Amino acid sequence: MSEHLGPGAMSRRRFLQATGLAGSACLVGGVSALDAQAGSVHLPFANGMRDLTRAFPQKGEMILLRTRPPMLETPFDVFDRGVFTPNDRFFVRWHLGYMPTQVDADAFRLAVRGQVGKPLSLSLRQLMTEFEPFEIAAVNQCSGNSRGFFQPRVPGGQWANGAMGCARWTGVRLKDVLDRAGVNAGAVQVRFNGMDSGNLQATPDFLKSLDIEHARDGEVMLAYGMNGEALPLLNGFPLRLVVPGWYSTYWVKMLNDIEVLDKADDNYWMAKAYLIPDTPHANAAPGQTGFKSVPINRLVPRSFITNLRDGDKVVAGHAVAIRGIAFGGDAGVRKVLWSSDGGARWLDAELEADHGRYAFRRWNARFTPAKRGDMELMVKVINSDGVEQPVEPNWNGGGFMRNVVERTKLVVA
Ligand SMILES: Nc1nc2c(c(=O)[nH]1)N[C@H]1C(S)=C(S)[C@@H](COP(=O)(O)O)O[C@H]1N2
Ligand SMILES: [Mo]
Repeated sequence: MSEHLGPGAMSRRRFLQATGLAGSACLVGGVSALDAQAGSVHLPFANGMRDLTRAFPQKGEMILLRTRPPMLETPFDVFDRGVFTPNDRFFVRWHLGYMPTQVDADAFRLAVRGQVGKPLSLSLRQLMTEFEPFEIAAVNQCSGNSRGFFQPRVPGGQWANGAMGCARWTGVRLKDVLDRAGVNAGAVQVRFNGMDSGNLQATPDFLKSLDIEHARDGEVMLAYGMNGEALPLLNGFPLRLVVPGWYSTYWVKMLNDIEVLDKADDNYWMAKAYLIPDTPHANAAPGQTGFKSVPINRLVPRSFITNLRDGDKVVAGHAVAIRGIAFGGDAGVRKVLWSSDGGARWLDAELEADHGRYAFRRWNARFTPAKRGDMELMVKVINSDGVEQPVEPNWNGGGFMRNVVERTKLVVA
């Protein structure tokens, strides 16, 4: 088998060393987020004051939404530096009160059980050496990314736009692991469980499921590597599910249990939480009832300007470079368009390298503001299925799937 996993990936030998199969990753001494405060930031909505923190292990400066269980947002300027979000700035979101603060990579086992011919218990080393390596670049985005911008406001984590990131994920195809176990005829879904749990017995364990055909599509994968390194503990060390093109609620972290089911999963996190209105754009009117709800699923396209912020000053008659990132959701990026006249005229941005249909794509454009005063830049992406961002924001009670065309307000001097 080849030593190299592909461009940008580290060699398998180096990877085995780096993960320190003899070792472990740990949250040394727990988390005291208030110890190492690095200032604060005002997210652009009411009640948007947040502390910046450097107190979390394997993490650089992050926006603190909640200490326990941790919710950390990526400061938006990180997205201007490139399409791959560094592991130490990648957002973090956990639901349940208990998660291991240390995982012994040697002792770790992944169970594969349920409707299979031969239940498995796989070590990390087996996953790394007995299956064909697989790598994919993909955006991991929380269903509630940008929830803080919802009008009217909705309960839930009040994220700005930084509950997303793009990484190269390295590991094995879920299909290959399921094939080794031998899925029984009559299998309907596959359920994933991680090592975290509720503090109270009554708290439903965090379990997510995918339809069997989806689980076996050859893209859904078990990742032990992220941008050529082991996963940070807070991003799911030593193993997580990666579901390219789908919201990250399905990307179960610290994954140690896979169960093949012969019926649709009706556990709390599939049947009651993370439901969206089954309407165009998951749109509902505030207070509306009576629509059908379905589990959240595919990502929708989004694009952002990353080098200019609201309130930045530019000079009339002088060219300004604009750049940003876009992603197509569950499809590639066909076009990024920008407008400086409120959307009357849209111009093509230049696209940079394509890292695959599920990755961030960088784009560039130039414009010369004509006259002094306030102005707005808009950007939108059209994905390879022809789906584009809406000019009006969608709304639903869960605060899910925001993907309105973004606007950046500039002052022309
Ligand atoms: N085990 C486990 N996996 C989980 C979760 C969790 O609470 N426990 N949260 C999910 C949700 S809702 C999100 S947004 C992503 C966040 O992934 P990240 O922390 O690596 O950015 O993890 C997903 N996987
Ligand atoms: Mo999420």
